Parts: sequence; structure tokens; C-alpha cells
Amino acid sequence: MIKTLMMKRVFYSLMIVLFIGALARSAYFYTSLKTNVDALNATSSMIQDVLSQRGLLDSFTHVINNLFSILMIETATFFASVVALIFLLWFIFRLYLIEHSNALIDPLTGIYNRRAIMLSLDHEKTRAERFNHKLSAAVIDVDFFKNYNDLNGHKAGDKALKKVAKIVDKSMRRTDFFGRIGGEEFMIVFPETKLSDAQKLCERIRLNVLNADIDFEENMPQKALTISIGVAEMQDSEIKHHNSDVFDQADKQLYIAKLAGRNCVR
Ligand code: GH3
Ligand code: MG
Ligand code: MG
Repeated sequence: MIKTLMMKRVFYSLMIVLFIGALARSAYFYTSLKTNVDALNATSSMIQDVLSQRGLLDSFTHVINNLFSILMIETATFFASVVALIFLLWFIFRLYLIEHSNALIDPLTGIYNRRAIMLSLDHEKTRAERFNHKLSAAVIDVDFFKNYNDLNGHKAGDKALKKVAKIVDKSMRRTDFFGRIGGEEFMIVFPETKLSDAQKLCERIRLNVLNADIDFEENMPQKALTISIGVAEMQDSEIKHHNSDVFDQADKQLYIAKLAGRNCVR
């Protein structure tokens, strides 16, 4: 009985202690929360007070506006730089293309210049040697062209040279290379072509020039502007000993064509 009473007293005492503890804890929590909220409110109203003071808010807005303007200017500058860079790259690329074509194209006729056609010949010689293929070349010379110039003037001579180059270019296969080696002389490189085939192609080219309508050709002694062509095929000895190249051989053949009376293929 006494034990039960004692137990009850301990229980009630414990409950009272717990109740007082919880009350004290709640009071502490309430007080600290209230203090924090008050502090926050005080801070916020202080900021508002500071900002709403005359001039301060204005200068704050001004600073924000300035920052925004700077951002806009920087963005615009960035895009302008990108556009300028793209334009510059395009310009450099165009210059490169012009320089590149100037280095390889003859300005009068628009076909390969001497440098380009000689490079093509060298390249094709190496290929022919490597794969054991045939290779032929032709040298073309306009007949009595000094005569044509003397009769019709240098300007008409230029025009006639352009026309001859155009006719030859149109008469060729797309796999062949054609260039002006200087003055009124041209060269064709025929990859993978034996001598007899190259001669047939050259005969067709000669006829096309003979039959074309070229200004003032009726004033020429032979009543037409004609070409002579020397053709040669690359020889094994040339590959092995690097002597007398196909170009020299074609040039010799051209000389023979001239001696044979011009307007012919040899
Ligand atoms: P051949 O039949 O023996 O070849 O006689 P040709 O008169 O054609 O040969 P020649 O070498 O005596 O004269 C070549 C002429 O080609 C002389 C030169 O005035 C002319 N010529 C060379 N290059 C040009 C050019 O770019 N434009 C013009 N209009 N004439 C040129
Ligand atoms: Mg000549
Ligand atoms: Mg000539």
C-alpha cells in the first residue's frame, strides 16, 4: 500500500516536473522565435528605411540601370565581334582563293599557266611510272602568229589566242590537262594515253581550230588561223635514266610539224 502511494507520488512528481519542463521549453522557444522574427522585421524595415531615404533608392536604381546598359553593350559588342570575325575569315578565304587561282591560271586565256601545266606533267609522269601506265603530251603552236599580230594588231591577237585556247579546251577530254606554256604555245597532257590515240585527239583539235570562225583570219596568207602540234609518248628510258623528257620530245615533233608546212600533227 505504502509502496503504491510512494509510486503514485513519484509518478505525479515526475509528471509535474515534465509539465514544468515542457512549459519552460515552450516559453523559451516562443521567446527566441519572437526575438528572431523581431530581428528580421527590424532588419527588413532598416533596409527599407535606408533604401527609401531620398537619393539612395534613386542611385541604387541608377546603378542597376547602368549595369544593365553595360550588359547590353557588352552583349552587342560580343555579337559585333563574332560577325566581324566571320567577315574577316570569309575575306581571308576569298583572298586565298584569288591568290591560289592567280598562281595557277593564265590571266589572258583562263586556262592553266606554265607552272600549273608543268606541275600536272610532273605529277602524271610520277603516276605513270608508279602504275606502269602510258602517258603522252602535245605541244601546240599557232602558225604565223607574228603575221596575224602585224596585220590585225596586238589586241586582236590576244582575242584570237583566247579563242584558240577555248576551242582546244572544248575539244579535249575532261581527263586531260591543258595549259599555256608561253606566247602562242600551249601544252596538253594526256594521262593513260598511248601515242597513236594522242595523235588522233590532236588531229581532231587541229581540225576544230582550222574550221572555227576566227576574226580577220581571212587576212592571213593561208586564209585561216591554224595550229601545228607535236606529240610524244613517255618512253621507258625516260623513266629509268631521266633523259630527254616527253615534253622535249613533243617539242621536237612540233619542229618537224613546222618543217612539214604547218597546220599538221606530228
Ligand atoms: P610559226 O608559224 O613559226 O610559229 O610563226 P610565228 O609567227 O607564230 O612565230 P614567232 O615565234 O615568229 O612569233 C610568235 C608571235 O606570237 C610573236 C608575238 O608577238 C606573238 N605573241 C606571243 N605572245 C602573245 C600574246 O600574249 N598576245 C599576242 N597578241 N601575241 C603574242
Ligand atoms: Mg612559237
Ligand atoms: Mg607560232
